[in-house]
Amino acid sequence: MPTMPDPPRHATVEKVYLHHIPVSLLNAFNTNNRINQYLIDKLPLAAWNLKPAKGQGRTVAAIVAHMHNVRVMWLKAAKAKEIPAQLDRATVTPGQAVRALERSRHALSRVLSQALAGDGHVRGFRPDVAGFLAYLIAHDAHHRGQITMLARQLGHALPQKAMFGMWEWNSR
Ligand code: NI
Repeated sequence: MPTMPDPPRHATVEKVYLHHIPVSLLNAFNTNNRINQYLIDKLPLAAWNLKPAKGQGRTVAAIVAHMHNVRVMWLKAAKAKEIPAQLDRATVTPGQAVRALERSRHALSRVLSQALAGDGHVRGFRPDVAGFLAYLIAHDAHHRGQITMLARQLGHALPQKAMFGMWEWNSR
């Protein structure tokens, strides 16, 4: 049976990364959400409600609403204590979206924390808490890419600095 290697003999408990993993995972989830907020903050306002070229597909506002609403769906599936209201894709403002994403981040952090401190299971999500966290970050990142591409197509591209800034996890 595979086992964890023993930590080096000189390592103290504080220095063994294994003990920090739950907090580190929550920190990574928080950074991911700050990048969503950074994107919304740097996005030219003119791009927020513009219809895509052929009149088909979601607006930027609708994509951001979807990002939050999917989190709410998972919170319901997980029977979380805290379930924020959904966003209306047709009327949501950037400020409302940032605040809603913060509420769904907070509620999901509680679900993640409980699973990390318990048996690793998240109700409604078969793999485990690490898989759930990876799923949540991948979903946000997918739609961040979609938003930056749509903004460019609409003629309101994000500044180059912000395109790079979204990958500066050292400073986000
Ligand atoms: Ni999606």
